[in-house]
Amino acid sequence: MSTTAIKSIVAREVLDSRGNPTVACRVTLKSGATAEAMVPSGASTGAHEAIELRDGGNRYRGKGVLKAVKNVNNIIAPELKGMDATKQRALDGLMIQMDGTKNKSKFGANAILSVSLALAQAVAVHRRMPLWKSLRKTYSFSHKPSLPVPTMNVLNGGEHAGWSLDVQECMIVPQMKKMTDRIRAGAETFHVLAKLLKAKGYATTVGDEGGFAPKLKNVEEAFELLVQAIREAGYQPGKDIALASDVASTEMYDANKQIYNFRTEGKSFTAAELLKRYQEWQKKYPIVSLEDIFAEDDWEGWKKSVPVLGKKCALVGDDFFVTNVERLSRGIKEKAANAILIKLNQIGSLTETVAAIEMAHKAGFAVSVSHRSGETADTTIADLAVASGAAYIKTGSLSRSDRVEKYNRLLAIEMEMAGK
Ligand code: 2PG
Ligand code: MG
Repeated sequence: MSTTAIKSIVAREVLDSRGNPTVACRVTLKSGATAEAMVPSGASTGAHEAIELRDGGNRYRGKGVLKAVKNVNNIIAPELKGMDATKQRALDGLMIQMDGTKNKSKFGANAILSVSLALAQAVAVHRRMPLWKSLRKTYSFSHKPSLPVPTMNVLNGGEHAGWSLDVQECMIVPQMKKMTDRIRAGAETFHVLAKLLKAKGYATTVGDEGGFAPKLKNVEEAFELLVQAIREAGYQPGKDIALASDVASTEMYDANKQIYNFRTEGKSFTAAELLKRYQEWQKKYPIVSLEDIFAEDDWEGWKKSVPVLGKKCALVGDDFFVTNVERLSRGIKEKAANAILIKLNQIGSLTETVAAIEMAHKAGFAVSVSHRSGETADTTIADLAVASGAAYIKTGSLSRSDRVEKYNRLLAIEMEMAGK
């Protein structure tokens, strides 16, 4: 047996940042190398995502994941034991084949992903390499490794903050060259924003992703506040720090009436009216990225938006593409966006996630590797973003360790890349 043979795979139930159960999995190799991965969980999930298996019943109010844990320990582990952990593609393929469903509903995407990520991490430990370097040995990426530009969600709304604001995320996007400078600029702006909110009598309590969640009048007020915070922090809006938003419009869409309800503002929009509003935002504010601007199946809305909004702005498909190469390839063919959000648990294995990143890169689509609103201390996404040369990472605000852990990992990678 080679030293990279799988000695054991053990899954267990742990909690995510919202206090809901999720799957942790430890992989140990014959060499003694061992690592544990934890999977995240979304709130504003897309209908086309892979299935997150939950137990139902009373335990944890139905949200337990003991079935997914059992699927790992009783079915996947015995099958994979003894196999070579460095064969990540083959092992992910085998789990997908054993599950046999299109959306991983038999084992659960949470079960399969926990094993997939723990395998990659244990192999990196065995290789004595940082994960991003080890991933580049496992997969062939078309882009060079690079530090992604962070899109920092400092104002939370929608499903993540009790609808304090209609759009789910208003982000700041520091443009500096160095990661240390990007993170410093983000944190400084975050603290100035707190001061501004307090001065205006707004709450500075935070939402699921560590951003403030004040009850603002409308989205424009959110952008105004961000521009002011950037200025008062000593930066130039647009040049030093740009803006971005995840509208998460699927959550607002009324498919029967074909309208988008901005319930906090008490306004509704047709797709054409919404497109006009986005144009106005682009005119007034330095916005470099807009996500899920139309609902997950509103292909017409998306297609019309690209020539109008897409020239200088990333139009990012999240619920729209769900990290799925079938949906992405249609999006590329029909020119329905120009960027993709990458979430490991939307598709449920590392290998399929890398395939989506590579398809996007080859088509000239921008890639943003993303956390979920329910997170853990796992920092795999930081390494994946660097390894794949993704343009952006989306990992929340500058508070709460479930978010900040990823920024801290990026700071460490910056040193690793410099050979320190
Ligand atoms: C999103 C994500 C992450 P959730 O919509 O982009 O910010 O939210 O994990 O709830 O889907
Ligand atoms: Mg989104």
